Amino acid sequence: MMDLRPIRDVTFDVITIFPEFFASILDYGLLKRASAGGQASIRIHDLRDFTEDRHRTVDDRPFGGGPGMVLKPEPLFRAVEAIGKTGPGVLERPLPVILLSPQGRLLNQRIAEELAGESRLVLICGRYEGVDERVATGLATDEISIGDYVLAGGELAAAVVMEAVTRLLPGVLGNEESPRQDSFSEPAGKDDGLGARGLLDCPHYTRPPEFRGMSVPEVLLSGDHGAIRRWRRRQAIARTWQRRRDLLQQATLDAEDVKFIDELRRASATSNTED
Ligand code: 9WO
Repeated sequence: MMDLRPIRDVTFDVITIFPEFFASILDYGLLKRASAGGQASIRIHDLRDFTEDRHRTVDDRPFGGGPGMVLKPEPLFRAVEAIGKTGPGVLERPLPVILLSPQGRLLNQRIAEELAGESRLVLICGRYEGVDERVATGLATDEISIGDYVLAGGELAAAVVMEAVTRLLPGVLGNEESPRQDSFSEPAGKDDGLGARGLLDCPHYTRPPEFRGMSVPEVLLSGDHGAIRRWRRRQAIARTWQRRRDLLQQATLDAEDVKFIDELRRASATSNTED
């Protein structure tokens, strides 16, 4: 059959004071494969190339006092303006500009899918004690956090965003369909990164069938594909119920799933003396 897959690719422009940091990320794994395959284009820009003084100054002392240094606005504005004049889709406006910061909206699979719909993404990596707030208010169109912890800078967060977005692009995971499209042939737990339909993944095993007294569940060795599918589904639901009950509100559940959750609830109520 002819290739009917839509052409979808994303160009990332990363602005950083540590361009060499990204060498290993682009040299291995999914991002390397997607670059070679043309689904992702990753361009790393040294913030110092957008300074105008002979010391290539990117930081300055904070107004109001306090420890450490703050990234100056001018080089970041100049960098985004220069990047906006180059690359694919130059005439498409506005260019999405993401500042990675703990103050941003918390990254999840839904946001990764939203970003995977863009053809270009500029990622700004902060450093030092912070970034001049005018970058957040007057330059960035979006602010994203990868979790509620403090890092030394935005570079690792930018790499996380690029990997989460790139694996969603058609053709990157080997499957020609976009992985967010539900597919009958897809095993549970492989279609949206949170397990099938917003659940945590089921457990996985490989050989040997017994290792240091720990056995692989019998059903997985049975060859009964219907029983295996039901077991995996129930494991995914049970683990989500035990570890991340918040995810179950959003999950797509059928009548059998709901019945199983009810059983989990009953079982925990009877083994719980408080209930
Ligand atoms: C430091 C700090 C200390 C006490 C309370 C809150 C605080 N926030 C910060 C902070 O944001 N420091 C930044 C560290 C300064 C700029 C570079 N840093 C950073 C962290 N850049 N990006 C992140 C990050 C963390 C999680 N998700 C995305 C980006």
